[in-house]
Amino acid sequence: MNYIDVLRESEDMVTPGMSACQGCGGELVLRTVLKVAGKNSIIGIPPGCMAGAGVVGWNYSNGLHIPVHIPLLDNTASFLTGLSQMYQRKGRPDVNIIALAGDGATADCGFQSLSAAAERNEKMLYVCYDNEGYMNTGYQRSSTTTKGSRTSTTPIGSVINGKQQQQKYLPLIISMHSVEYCATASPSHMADFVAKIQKGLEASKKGFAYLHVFSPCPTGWAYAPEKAISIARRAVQSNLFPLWEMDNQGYHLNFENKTPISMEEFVKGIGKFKSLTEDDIASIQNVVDQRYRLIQRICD
Ligand SMILES: Cc1ncc(C[n+]2csc(CCOP(=O)(O)OP(=O)(O)O)c2C)c(N)n1
Ligand code: SF4
Ligand SMILES: [Mg+2]
Repeated sequence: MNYIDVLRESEDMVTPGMSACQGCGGELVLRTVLKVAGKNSIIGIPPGCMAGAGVVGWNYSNGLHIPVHIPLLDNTASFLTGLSQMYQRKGRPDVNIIALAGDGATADCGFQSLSAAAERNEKMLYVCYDNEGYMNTGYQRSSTTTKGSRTSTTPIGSVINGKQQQQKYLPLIISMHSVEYCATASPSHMADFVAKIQKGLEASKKGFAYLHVFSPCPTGWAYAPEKAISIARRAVQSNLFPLWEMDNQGYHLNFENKTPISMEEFVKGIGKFKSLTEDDIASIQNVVDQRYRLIQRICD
């Protein structure tokens, strides 16, 4: 079945009334993952915009059509390890055990439990929606925030000009845990994204599967909501966010960029980058180019 049929024919697992902002990349990631996963799934969503937007529930009612738990910001992967082990022992390996966690809960606070679960090759699909910051608590910088971004903890002023450090590139780090499956995805490339969710779910029956998904945030990044998908597309086209996957056959590049757009082009119209100097842009470009060359070399 092609990806349009998959999405058209599958049930939306998110109840109406969710209060994410208009054009939220994270919400699209959540809905897409759960449409593909279907009802036979249990999900853990740590504190963050997706939990806060009503997905975990209001008062005593559930915000999804499947069981949803809210672990702590720092223990999603260990929490799901317990669930996964229990379902294996109960003879129910068919149940999809899924995490949907922000970059803060994944790359920073929850990194220790994530790394440990990946190393043990626990059976689950861990999806990180990366909006490059702690958005639910007011847009603080995280380790995946791109250098030069204006955030509430890295303001633009006379002392600093946005975030001073380069971005931590988490997906490659996770792939180095010899997991069952690891991939990057973007909501701008839906066919690729849906195929990777399917592969990730299949791999999660054998071990740890990880998806790192680019999730633009109009409110925190300061751009018009309708531009979310074009920004996600430009992130791929500029090599800021290359699409690749790792399975038991090795690493594969899914989108070869013959003529990448420049970082100068990418940052246009995104408010959080509005004060970048030429030097800042050159410094980001340098890291993006180096990273892409590395990925090209390790992919077949
Ligand atoms: C240990 C701990 N520190 C701080 C918080 C407060 N907190 C709740 S959500 C959140 C932001 C999480 O950021 P991220 O995981 O990137 O998700 P996003 O909000 O961007 O969707 C923070 C800091 C918390 N819940 N637990
Ligand atoms: S602040 Fe950003 S990530 Fe959070 S709900 Fe709004 S658009 Fe989504
Ligand atoms: Mg975040």
